[in-house]
Amino acid sequence: MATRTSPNIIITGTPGVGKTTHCELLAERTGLKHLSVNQVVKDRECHEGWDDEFQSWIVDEDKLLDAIEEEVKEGGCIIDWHACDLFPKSWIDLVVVLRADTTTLYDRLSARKYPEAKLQENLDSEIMEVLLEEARESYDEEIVVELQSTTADEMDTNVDRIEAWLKQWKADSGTAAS
Ligand code: DAT
Repeated sequence: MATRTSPNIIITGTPGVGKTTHCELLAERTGLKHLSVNQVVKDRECHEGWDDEFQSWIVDEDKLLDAIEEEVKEGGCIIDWHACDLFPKSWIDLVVVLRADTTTLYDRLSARKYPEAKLQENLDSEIMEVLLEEARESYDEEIVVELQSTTADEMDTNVDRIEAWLKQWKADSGTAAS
């Protein structure tokens, strides 16, 4: 049984769906900590080198888990990463899978100047619902939530919903401020 007094939330989804933007907003509003896995991989060298074709780090998952274990076990982390199946179930209280329509996603990834192969792979991944499937296979159904992130209004609604969920989690676990 987890003893954390603040929950851990994963915000996942295809690159460009809005993970970082949601996490930053949530961290600001809730005081939870935005844990950018990208940043950890870079800063703490949890990788086996750079993949030139895909312009991304080849992540060493064991090293990554070791690097964040202590922090995550304390609770109160919003984990920002385009994969979710590597985190032990016992660490996680909520998994949010963000989705965006493909035209919008194409524009966002083009603006990042992604190489063609990477852009196409990510669009395919969004169309095939790869992250949603991964989340559903890795965690209990009731903690996985799919939210749309194509418009700014959707983002506001999503952040409100997650904030409300957090309040409820704290009330249920008896850790809400009185
Ligand atoms: P990710 O961290 O998933 O790669 P991001 O947060 O960096 O994505 O967002 C990519 C870009 O899209 C960024 O310019 C912000 C914009 N964006 C994301 N979600 C949005 C939304 N729901 N409405 C409007 N713009 C959004």
